[in-house]
Amino acid sequence: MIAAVNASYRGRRWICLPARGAVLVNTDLHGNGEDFRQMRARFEAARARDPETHWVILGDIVHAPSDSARLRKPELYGYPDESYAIAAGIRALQRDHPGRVHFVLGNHDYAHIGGPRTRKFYSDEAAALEICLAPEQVEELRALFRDALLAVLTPCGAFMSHGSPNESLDELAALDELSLPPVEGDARGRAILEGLLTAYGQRAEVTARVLERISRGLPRQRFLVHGHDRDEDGWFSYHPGQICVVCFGAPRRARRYLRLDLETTYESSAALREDVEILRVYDDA
Ligand SMILES: [Mn+2]
Repeated sequence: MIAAVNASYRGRRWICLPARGAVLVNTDLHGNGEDFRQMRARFEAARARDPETHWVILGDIVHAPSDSARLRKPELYGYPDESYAIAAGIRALQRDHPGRVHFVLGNHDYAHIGGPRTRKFYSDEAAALEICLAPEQVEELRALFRDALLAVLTPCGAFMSHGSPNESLDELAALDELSLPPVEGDARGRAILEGLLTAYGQRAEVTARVLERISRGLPRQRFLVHGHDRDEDGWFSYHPGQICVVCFGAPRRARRYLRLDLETTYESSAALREDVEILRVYDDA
């Protein structure tokens, strides 16, 4: 059964995109409003050309670097925290482009709705952000995260999630049964979320087994597109079963997103080409 693509997923935690048009994918904005507006402009231009264009945002939209990190590495971290503006911007886009803008939860986002508190730049980044916001802004942020997806499947072979799923994920129905956060004693739910939200990578054979199992009755998922990691080159692929594109933690000129044709099949991430599918966020960089 393929979940309908709708602005509201009605409690579903995963969808499969239709075999029409194209999808843009980026990840880990971490409060960078300039990167968000650039990607939004790319999505809007692409959708004006082809209404069947989708945009998948692979989590960790919140939590910009601290002042000391900005000073230490301005080429990577020298930007103001626009976490709330990005969340509000995504919700506005979901209203303006129904069923076309898909938000997938990251571990930093999860920290705002009961997940483990992240402490990359502050001892409790969710608290540090929420204290700067009005109560209705906190509620808007949490509403986006509560309704988030955990995974997006595509007919072209790319499975998308924030982190790298482990073998606890053996059927997609398990995602729809999950509470966020999992109920007390739901060890399987916790293990699934740990992979999806916080694992940096799995061995090639593990990813291959997970994708094979979750593909049953669906278009075959051939490789994982994920975020949650950094590389100053703007993207990396450790094996053909996986690729990570990077905004946060890469210099401006190196930042990448993917554009995948939903009407074709990519055998693996090795089929993705620089400047065709693996694209620079900024052309002028
Ligand atoms: Mn992350």
